[in-house]
Amino acid sequence: MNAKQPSLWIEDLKITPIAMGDPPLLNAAGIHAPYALRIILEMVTNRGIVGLSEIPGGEKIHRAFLKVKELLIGRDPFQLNEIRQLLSENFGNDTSDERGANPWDQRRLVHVFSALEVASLDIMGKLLDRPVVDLLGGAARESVPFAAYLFYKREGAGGTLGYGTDPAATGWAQARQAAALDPQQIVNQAQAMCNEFGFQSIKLKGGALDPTTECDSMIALQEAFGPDVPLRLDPNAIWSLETAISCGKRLEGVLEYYEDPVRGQEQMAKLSQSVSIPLATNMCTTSFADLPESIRLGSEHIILSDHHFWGGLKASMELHRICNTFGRGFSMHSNSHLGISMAAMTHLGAALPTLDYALDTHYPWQAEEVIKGGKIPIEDGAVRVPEGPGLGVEIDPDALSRLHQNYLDCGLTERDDEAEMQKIEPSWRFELVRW
Ligand code: GKR
Ligand code: MG
Repeated sequence: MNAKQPSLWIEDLKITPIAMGDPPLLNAAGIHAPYALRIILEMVTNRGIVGLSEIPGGEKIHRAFLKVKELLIGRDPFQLNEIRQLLSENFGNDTSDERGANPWDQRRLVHVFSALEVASLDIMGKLLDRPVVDLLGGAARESVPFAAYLFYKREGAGGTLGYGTDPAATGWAQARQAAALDPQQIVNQAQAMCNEFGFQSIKLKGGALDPTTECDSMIALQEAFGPDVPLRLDPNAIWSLETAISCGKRLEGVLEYYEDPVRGQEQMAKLSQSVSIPLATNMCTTSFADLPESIRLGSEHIILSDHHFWGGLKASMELHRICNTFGRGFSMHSNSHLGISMAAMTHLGAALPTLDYALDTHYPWQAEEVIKGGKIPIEDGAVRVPEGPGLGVEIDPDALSRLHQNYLDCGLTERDDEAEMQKIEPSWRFELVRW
């Protein structure tokens, strides 16, 4: 602990769990619930400056946050090393077991630290009248490219949103509520999303239907969009090595990269011996501790960082540098999220010295927002770095209380796509390897 009394300190941490409407998107673990959970942090300082951040929600992370809250009051938000040390003392070092087998991450330390780091950077930016991107070394680009993120889905949308069943909806609003369960419907979804947002790269979430249909969808996308639009497929590690090899052979010349078709670094390394498509991951190499084995085995060509899971924006900059050093590509993973996360991802994306792949985002799937001014625009497939100091976004207090009320009312406390799927198909079970 810094012996000197800081002139700036954390006076309060307002930690608000929220739930936002989410459509019935399919993945290897089941189906999205009608609401996705997030946590919004407002870090209030003695000087009245408030820093914001947003992380994936759920009771486990919420409780972890509350556990350390009192220990953080009075600390200097500039002393992030000290804050990280304090979290390690409380949570130990996150292990890969804690990450879990799901497509998303469950680790407490990285989530909580990421929330604190981003809010602290927001405060520093506001104090210095500088955008967060400048605190990461300055902007290498003014706007950041994102990819269309397609999902197989059931009909309808999530939560109590008005966009779920509007028969008069057209364009993206219509596609967002339509079913997408075969290759043609995936092409329709892609066209609606790309027309609305101008995306120039396309990712399909796989692992939901049988692999032949998923490969057919990728081929249909290439036929519809032509060979110059980069395409990716992500089965979330639910395919056997054999399936991944035969699908990979079909998809050579179709995919820009093949994301987590198989589980674990060893399987990924074996796959890369048999298939000539770059492999990407947000599942087998997910922390700095995984890097030595990743390099030894050659488990992937591209690491999909996520500042919520890698411990913040600066850690993601460090990861980018390591990727560069070892000849790995770097891009970004996402989960269902709102505008504070979008702003943080965009500042990071703008600061990266090189950016070879459009970043993932679920943002078009969410109709609600927690920031003033509504959704951050995506134009020509890219997001401009928000203007103004810090993250450049402000909380809309009414929206925050509405989304918090959703959380209290919806009864969901953890993301559980398997349980959600069992409401539709009671015998459905998550499997580590399904096909
Ligand atoms: O939103 O269903 C989803 C995704 O499957 C998400 O949970 C994953 O974490 O987008 C992610 C991925 O790239 O694996
Ligand atoms: Mg993935």
